[in-house]
Amino acid sequence: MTTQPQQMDADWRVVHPNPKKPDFVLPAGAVDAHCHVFGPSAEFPYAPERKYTPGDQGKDKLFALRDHLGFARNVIVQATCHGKDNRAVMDACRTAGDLARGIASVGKDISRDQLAEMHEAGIRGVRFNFVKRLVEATPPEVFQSIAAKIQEFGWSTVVYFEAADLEGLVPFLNTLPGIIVVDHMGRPDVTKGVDHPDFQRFIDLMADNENIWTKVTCPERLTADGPPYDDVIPFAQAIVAQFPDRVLWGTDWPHPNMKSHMPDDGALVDFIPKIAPTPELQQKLLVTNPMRLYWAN
Ligand code: 0GY
Repeated sequence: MTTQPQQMDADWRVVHPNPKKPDFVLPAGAVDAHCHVFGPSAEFPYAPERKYTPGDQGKDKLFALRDHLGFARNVIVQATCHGKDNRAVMDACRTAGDLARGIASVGKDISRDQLAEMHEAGIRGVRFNFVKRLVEATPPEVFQSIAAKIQEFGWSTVVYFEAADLEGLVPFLNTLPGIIVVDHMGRPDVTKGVDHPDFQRFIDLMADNENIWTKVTCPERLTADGPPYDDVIPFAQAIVAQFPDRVLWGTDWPHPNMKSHMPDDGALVDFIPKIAPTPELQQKLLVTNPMRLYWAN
């Protein structure tokens, strides 16, 4: 059933209309391990509790971008504008078949049958969101009960928080079973430098807990200087060098809530060799790690 499309926010920035063909040639089988679909809202309406209403960007556009940039696969992460209604992501995963996996957002009452249906569609993880401008707070024990339920499916978790909240979250993160993927390097304040205690706390977390992975993503979000995002390089480079087997990369297309500018997705791909300078590191970041995490079962 289709309804009327929902009107996007007046200040919403839409995706780059014609991203460049990257100069960096992605390795065969490369995975865009962090991207979203928005609607289309006439078919998959945005959730009543959403904090923003984006412009529609459905699966067809995502798959066209995948092919244009040279990726083979996507990991599609449930965006908060869809709340806990995962139909748009599941539909995109079903369409892509083996070429996509999904990360869902679920509530405490999720049943085993619902999880099994999601698994069949291609979902391989759940996202726990602590970013206050995006979601209402969820008690940690709710996330812990969900984490326990997904273990039998072999799923992992994705956790999104701001750097300032990490200190308080470390005990919680250390209670979670299975692999935990932290979005966007825990969102460091790059103006503070890699040696700042906040970023060192994140490095220590990864060093102390081998279940913690991270996405070395979103230079366009983390930058203070703007394109070409050189101020973000030392952060991502340090993590890739120290934890080459626990890093993922993704475009973050269609780039929700970007206020300063909309990145050129082709230029984002050209950022990869700056943070993963050797073919060996690129292979792990783009192929080996995401395939091991999301395509093993
Ligand atoms: C991202 C970042 C953001 C938004 C979401 O689900 C979302 O709404 O993830 C953000 O606004 O920082 O990873 O896409």
